[in-house]
Amino acid sequence: MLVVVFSVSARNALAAIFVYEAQSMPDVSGWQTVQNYCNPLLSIQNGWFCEIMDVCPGVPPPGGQQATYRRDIAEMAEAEAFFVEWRVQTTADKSELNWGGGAALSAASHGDVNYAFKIAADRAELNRDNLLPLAIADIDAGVPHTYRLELVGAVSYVWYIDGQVVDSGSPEGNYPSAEPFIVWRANVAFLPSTTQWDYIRYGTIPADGSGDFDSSGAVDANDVYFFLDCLLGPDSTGPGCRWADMNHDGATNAADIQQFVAALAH
Ligand SMILES: [Ca+2]
Ligand SMILES: [Ca+2]
Repeated sequence: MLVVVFSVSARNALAAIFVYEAQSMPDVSGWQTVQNYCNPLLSIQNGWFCEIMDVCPGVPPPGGQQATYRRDIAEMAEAEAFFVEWRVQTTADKSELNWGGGAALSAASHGDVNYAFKIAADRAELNRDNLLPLAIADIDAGVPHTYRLELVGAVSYVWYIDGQVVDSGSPEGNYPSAEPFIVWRANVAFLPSTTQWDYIRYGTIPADGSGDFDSSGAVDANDVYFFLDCLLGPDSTGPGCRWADMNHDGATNAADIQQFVAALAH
């Protein structure tokens, strides 16, 4: 009997993108639950992942309810241009930030290059390294905001909120690298809060005006949802929609539809 063993790499193509659109709970959507502490109220509401967080009965603060999720991104390690973008709203008081409370997302690793974001209702912070100054942004409370980190190898990093540059400069080194992973959470230190996540997306930055959101090399059905999100959503002029701006005029709008549909038909 002839036995043929095919050696097939699970990663025979460089994974270009991962998206979590909060249509289902994180632990069934590709995220590993790191910690789910003291039974926070977690649910999916109209495409948002909602976390209603309180202190933990019988446990003196800080150290209230918490839910933390993680995903390894080793398959992204060769990306020349990497982004992570997420849309979130939280009611957390900014006093919570000093105690690890509120919303948080880190593009992390076991190396020296890390990007740790902490978010309260009216303030967001980026800590790249405890030896570097915090980058701080005041934000409007009571509405969701779109956060985006763009990295070009060891050359540049840019942090955007709602399409506006908050901070930028030279990274401490290449990222994703050194067993990279994305980790995110909401938790309470002293004051109850509610945090809602609309999506978390990361991967290769798609080419401007390409219509190819997932950098698959083709404009196809996988890109349509995201094109519509750029067309109809709040970020049509933001950096996360440059790929959908088919006529390169700085916005995704009705003028781009014909070219997108034409690319789709190819
Ligand atoms: Ca595509
Ligand atoms: Ca356009």
